[in-house]
Amino acid sequence: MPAHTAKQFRTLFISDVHLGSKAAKADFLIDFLRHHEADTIFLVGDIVDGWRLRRQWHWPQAHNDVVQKILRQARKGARITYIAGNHDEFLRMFQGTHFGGIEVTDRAIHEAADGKRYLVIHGDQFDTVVVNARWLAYLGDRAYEFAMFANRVVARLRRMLGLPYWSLSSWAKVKVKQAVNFIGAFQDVLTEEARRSEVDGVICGHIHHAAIEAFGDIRYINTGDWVESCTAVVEHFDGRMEIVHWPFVKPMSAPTPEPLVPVVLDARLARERVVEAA
Ligand SMILES: [Mn+2]
Repeated sequence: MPAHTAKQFRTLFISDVHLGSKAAKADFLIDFLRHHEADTIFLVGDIVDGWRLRRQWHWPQAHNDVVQKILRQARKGARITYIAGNHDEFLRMFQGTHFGGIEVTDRAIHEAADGKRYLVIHGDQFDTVVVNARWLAYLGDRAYEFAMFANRVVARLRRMLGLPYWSLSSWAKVKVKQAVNFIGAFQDVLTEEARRSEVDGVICGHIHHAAIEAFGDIRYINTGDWVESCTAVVEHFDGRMEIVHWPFVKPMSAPTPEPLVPVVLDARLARERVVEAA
């Protein structure tokens, strides 16, 4: 067994794993959990893809392993809160109940080490405006290039048929713009909800787009996903929030020795300062 070198954090925020669907990047998440432990873990929705489970069962060993890894941290004393998402909304029936030490709820308030208070919510409750444009958020350059090519083909075809010119590419451009607007609209509406809840920020998932941003006095934090981007958010012991991108399976590293010298120097400096002040 390799030495235990998981990094300790105050809080982990994980969402949109979609266990039960083929798209779930379970191996990367298992490895992330192997390297990151915390006092508190928030599962910010869509951890299990209930919709897919009903259509087609896809539950390989790796998906079990993710659940086991999370339960293991619970046994070791981590406080775990499972916020329901739209894909695991069956959990919304069980609000306020506990499963093996895991608390199930629809929304929670998290107080960070720096005193900042965050609304933790999946976020699907607020995306009605933009649901239909959602897939476009993933339209990349290649899709755009293809659209440009298709545009030429369509234009030639329409000319042959004597139809007026219609630009597919400008249509695509408008759609991509809508997708960007979609992310913006989602951020606006969640930031507004945080303001209404009288907290300092919101921590959500749902749109598979990790972010730490400030909108005026409100912080907007999105945990990303484990379907495409393999991202989570960690809270350090000083309350600092950080996005961790973990798209790989890493070997466990050797334990790093404690930095003795700088600590000693700091203590001496501190003592000198006290002497000066006295
Ligand atoms: Mn969702």
